[in-house]
Amino acid sequence: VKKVITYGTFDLLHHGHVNLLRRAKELGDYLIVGVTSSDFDKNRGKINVKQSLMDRIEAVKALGIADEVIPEEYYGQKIDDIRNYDVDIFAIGSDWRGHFDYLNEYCEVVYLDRTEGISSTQLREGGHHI
Ligand code: C2G
Repeated sequence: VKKVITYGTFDLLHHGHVNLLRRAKELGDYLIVGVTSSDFDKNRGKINVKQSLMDRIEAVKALGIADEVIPEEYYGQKIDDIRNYDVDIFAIGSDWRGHFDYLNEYCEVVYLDRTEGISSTQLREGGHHI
């Protein structure tokens, strides 16, 4: 079984997130999604997230794409998760290109092209939800 892991905030879930999760899932047989906790987001400077961790986890689960959804709560958790879940591929959007190359020591790192024209920031500012 080829295991893929990806992480994100997934605030106000939109089709950019859905595309990313579908393509991440296609890289393997089993997809684990790490959803950032509110504290973790605050610590990395994301202070305006609208939805609670529980709501964001429920929204990701409801898509039915992920085989497992877990909270991401601390720096360094990615390495622990990759080891503990025996992950083969770490996938993330291309806005992070280069940033997670250090994980190549533990598994394959894949950057997936971001969907243009949609973002949580835009939705938080009152843009339209598609
Ligand atoms: N994404 C995308 N297209 C968009 C918007 C987002 O492909 N138009 C992708 C991002 O690249 C990311 C995922 O959707 O892979 C989740 O995005 P966010 O909710 O913004 O989360 P992010 O801050 O990228 O979390 O540990 C957390 C991770 O490091 C990244």
